[in-house]
Amino acid sequence: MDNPTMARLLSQTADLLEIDGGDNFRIRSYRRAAEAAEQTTVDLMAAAAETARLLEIPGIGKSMAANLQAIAATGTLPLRDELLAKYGAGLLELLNLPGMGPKTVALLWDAARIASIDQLAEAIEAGRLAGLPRMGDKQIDKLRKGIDDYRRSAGRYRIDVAEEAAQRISAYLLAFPGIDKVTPAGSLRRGRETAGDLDLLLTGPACAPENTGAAVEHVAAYPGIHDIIAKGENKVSFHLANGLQVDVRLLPSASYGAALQYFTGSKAHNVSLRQRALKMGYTLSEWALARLDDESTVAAATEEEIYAALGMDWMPAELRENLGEIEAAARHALPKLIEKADLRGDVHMHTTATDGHNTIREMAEAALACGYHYIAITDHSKNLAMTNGLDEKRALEHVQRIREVDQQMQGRIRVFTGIEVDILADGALDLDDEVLAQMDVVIASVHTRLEQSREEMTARVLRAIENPNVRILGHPTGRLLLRREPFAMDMGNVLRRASELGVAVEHNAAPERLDLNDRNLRLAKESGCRIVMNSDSHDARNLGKMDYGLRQLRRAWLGHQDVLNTLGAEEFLAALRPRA
Ligand code: DGT
Ligand code: CA
Ligand code: CA
Ligand code: ZN
Repeated sequence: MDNPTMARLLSQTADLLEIDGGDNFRIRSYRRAAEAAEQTTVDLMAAAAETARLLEIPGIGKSMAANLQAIAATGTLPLRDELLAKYGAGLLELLNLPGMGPKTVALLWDAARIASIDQLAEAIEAGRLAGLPRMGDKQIDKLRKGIDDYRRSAGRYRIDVAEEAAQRISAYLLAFPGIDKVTPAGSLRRGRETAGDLDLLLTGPACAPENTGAAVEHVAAYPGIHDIIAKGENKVSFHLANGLQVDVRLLPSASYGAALQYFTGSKAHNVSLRQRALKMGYTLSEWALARLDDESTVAAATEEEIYAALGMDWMPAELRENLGEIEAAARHALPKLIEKADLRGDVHMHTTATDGHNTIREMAEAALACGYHYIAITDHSKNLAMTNGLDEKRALEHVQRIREVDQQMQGRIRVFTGIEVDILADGALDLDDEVLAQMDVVIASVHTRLEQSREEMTARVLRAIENPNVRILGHPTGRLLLRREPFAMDMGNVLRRASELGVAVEHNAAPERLDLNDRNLRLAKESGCRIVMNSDSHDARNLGKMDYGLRQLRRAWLGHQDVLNTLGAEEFLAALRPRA
C-alpha cells in the first residue's frame, strides 16, 4: 500500500467521524495525519515497522502512529470499518458529489436516513428534501445536476490514476524473470484525459505462446488485485480495489508491433487503417499485417514496419483518433508535436501566501530543478476567501517579495510577478486596475457562481478579458474531471475575442482539470489564440508535472510554435498581450 492510499483511509475516517458527530479534536487529528501522510517523503509502509520513525513525521502522534501500523498490518482501519458498517459503504460515495461535505451528509442522514447517491436521487425525485434546513430549490437543483454529472462519468478514471496504477503494476511485473517489457496501450497510451480500463502488453521469453503458465500465474498474483475477471493462456483481466479494470496480454515478440498497434487504437483509427490495408491487398489484425492472397506476413514485429508497409510514416499514439492523421501520415505530412524539452517556463502557481504549500523561494528553486528559465507566482485574490486570497494591500506586498526572490535568484531563473485574479459574477475583476497594472502576468479565472446561464457566463468572461491588464484566461472551462462539468459558455465566441485582444488562453496541466481539452485546443489554434500551458501548482512537488497536459496539446496537433511558454523569458513576456 502506498502513502496516498494510507492518507485516503485516514481522511475518509475523519469524514465518517464528522458525519457521525464525533469529537472535533479527534476529527482534526485524523485530518492532520492524512495531510501528513500525503506530504511526507517517508515510505509509511516501511516506517511502520518502527514506531519511532513514524513519530518523527510532523503531524503524526502516538495514536495516529498506531493507526498507520494497523493499516500497514491489515490494509484497513477498524474505526473506518465500524463506521462504514453503521452507515453503509455508499456514504463515502456521497462525498464525491460537488458541494457535498460531511456536514451536508450528516444532515441528509439525520433528516431522511439518506446514505447513498441512489437514495439521495430517490429522495429528490420523491420531493422528500423540500423543507429540510439549508435545502432550498436551488440547492436541490444543484444536487440533481451533481448526481447526473457523477453518473455520467462513473466507470472512467483520471489519466493520472490510470498512469500510476500502470506504473505500480509494471514495476511488479518486470521483477519476474522472463517478462522484459510492459507497455501500456489503449486510451492511456493515446493520452486521453480519462481511461475506461487499462490495457497492458507484456513481452519477453516468459510470454511466448505455449510457455506462458508461470508468467500468467505471476500476473494473477499481483497483490493489488481485488478480483480476477478472466484468466487464460495469454490474457489476464482483473479489477483493482478502486474498480479500475486491467487487461494484461502476453505476446510473442514477433507480433509485438501488430498487437501494440491494435490495442492502442483508437477503434476509429484502426477501422480506417484496416480499410486502407484491404485496398492494398492486405489484412491487418492484432497478430500481423498479412497478404490477403497467401496470408504470408508482411510486417508484425514493430509498429514502424507496419505503418511503413502501408505507405505511411509512424505516428505518435496521441494522434490516433481518425481525425486526419492517416491521410497526413500517407502524405508524409504529420505535424511535429510539442515535447517536454520545449517547455521553458510555468506561469501559474500558488504559494503559502494563499493556498499553496511552499514559499516563493521554494517554488523558484523547484522550478530551477525542472530546468525552467522562468516562472510567475500567481496567488489567488480576495474573492476566494477560503484560500486566504490577497487584497490590494497584500497583493502589492507579495509583488515586492516576489521581486526580492527574483533578485536573490541572481538570474539563474526569472521569477515574474503575477496574480490569478478572480473574475467576479458580473465580469469585473477582483482587484483594482492600478494594482494589476504592476504585475507581469495577470491570469483571470472564474472560480465562483459557476451555475450562471450560458449568456451570463459568456458576457462575464468577455467583459473580464476586455480589461487591458488581463494577459491570460485561466482554466477556461472550470471543469473538474469526472466531478464537475464545464460551465456553460460560448467558447467559440470567447476564443475569437481573446485572439483579437491578444489574451492568451491557458491549458491547465493539473490532471483534475486539463482544460482547455484537446478539442477546444484545436479550436483555440484555429481561432488564432495564443496558448500557455501551466501546472497551477499548489505544491513544489507538482512543478514539472506537465506530462498529462502535454499529451492533450499533442492530441490537439500542437507544436512548440503554438505554445507561448516554449519561448525564452524575455520573448515570453514580450509575446504576452502588450500593455495598453
Ligand atoms: P477506454 O478503455 O474506454 O478508455 O478506451 P480504449 O481505447 O483503451 O478501448 P479498449 O480498452 O476497449 O480497447 C483498447 C484498444 O483495442 C482500442 O483502442 C482499439 C482496440 N479495439 C478494441 N476493440 C476493438 C474492435 O472491436 N475493433 C477494433 N478495430 N479495435 C478494437
Ligand atoms: Ca482501455
Ligand atoms: Ca481494454
Ligand atoms: Zn484557479
